[in-house]
Amino acid sequence: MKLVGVELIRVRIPLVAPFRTSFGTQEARELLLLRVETSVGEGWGECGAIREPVYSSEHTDGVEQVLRDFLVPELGRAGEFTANAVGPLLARFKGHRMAKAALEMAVLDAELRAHDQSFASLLGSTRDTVACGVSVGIMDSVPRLLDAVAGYLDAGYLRIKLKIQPGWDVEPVRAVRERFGDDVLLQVDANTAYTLADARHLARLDPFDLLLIEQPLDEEDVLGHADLAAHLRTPICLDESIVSARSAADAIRLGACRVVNVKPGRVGGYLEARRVHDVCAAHGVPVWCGGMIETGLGRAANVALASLPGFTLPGDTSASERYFRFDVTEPFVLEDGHLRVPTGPGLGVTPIPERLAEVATGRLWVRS
Ligand code: OSB
Ligand code: MG
Repeated sequence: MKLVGVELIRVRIPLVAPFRTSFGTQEARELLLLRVETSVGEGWGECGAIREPVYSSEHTDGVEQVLRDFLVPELGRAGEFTANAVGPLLARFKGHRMAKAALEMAVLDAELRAHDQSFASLLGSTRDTVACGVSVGIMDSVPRLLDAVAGYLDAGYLRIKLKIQPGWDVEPVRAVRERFGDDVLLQVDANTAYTLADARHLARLDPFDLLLIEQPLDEEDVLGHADLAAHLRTPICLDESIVSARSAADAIRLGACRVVNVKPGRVGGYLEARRVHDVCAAHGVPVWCGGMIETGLGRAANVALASLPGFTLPGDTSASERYFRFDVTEPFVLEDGHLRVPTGPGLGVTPIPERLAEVATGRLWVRS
């Protein structure tokens, strides 16, 4: 195909409730959607970056700039290309994985629509539905947290992930275990809020039989995670530290993680995400699909990815209504704790124009 141009659509969708993590509180999701026009048709992409560079170094304004000034022009200059070639064509630009992932996703969608093939089929899906967990933010009080968890369990979520930080860790975990019992699949996510000096404190989570503790230490502290593992019974899972299949292989070899959170944006796209899956599967390391509070577009692709065989743990692939009153696509709805994998061509979903118009705050057409 050839790239004709890309529409960068800024979107702001209010969240049903503020979402608090160790890196900050989000009241609304402000993100970038991409609509590519190619010689074989249109495709949609979504960028996982959030407004401030506090989860990773990327952020919405920066993504917009790098797409506009570097990535889109580069693909335009490439002439004829395929979705498989997008990664290599953009490789001379360092980093900016979420920006690259969004562009590759949109190009993949266009290509797959033209070939009448689904994301799930391309990636190697082996399931029609995926098991879903939910990520529960830091709350003002333990009773509030218990109410929220009760609601999610009633809704059918199969796994609970509690966001933690120093001062909000052992007590909320203990409270959830006491109230809901030992059978609930429970895990925690620190988003880098601890240091190795907290090893003894984090070992106090061991008695609660957690599935995993996600990213306790700094993104760059892979060796620190390996050292920490010697102090913990709870398996360590890496999120922020895993930026490619190579870094996943390194972390596994170092003994820094026993589980991996796969987020397509963080690793530069769905094709690299599949390679992360493959590397982990080859080492017997279970993976699960993380999330960046996606709209229905990113959610559709995430659900397709989560239907690969190595995704043996429930993902942060929640229903649309967990975050949004109105999604930009038809909403993803929880059925018995699962979401259905889209089967239509490409992503299998498209934005509803009126919905998109309601949440769009700016549009920029970038000719290639
Ligand atoms: O660390 O997994 C994370 C949301 C934004 C940024 C980082 C993270 C998260 C979540 C929620 O935990 C994931 C989701 O439900 O989409
Ligand atoms: Mg995480």
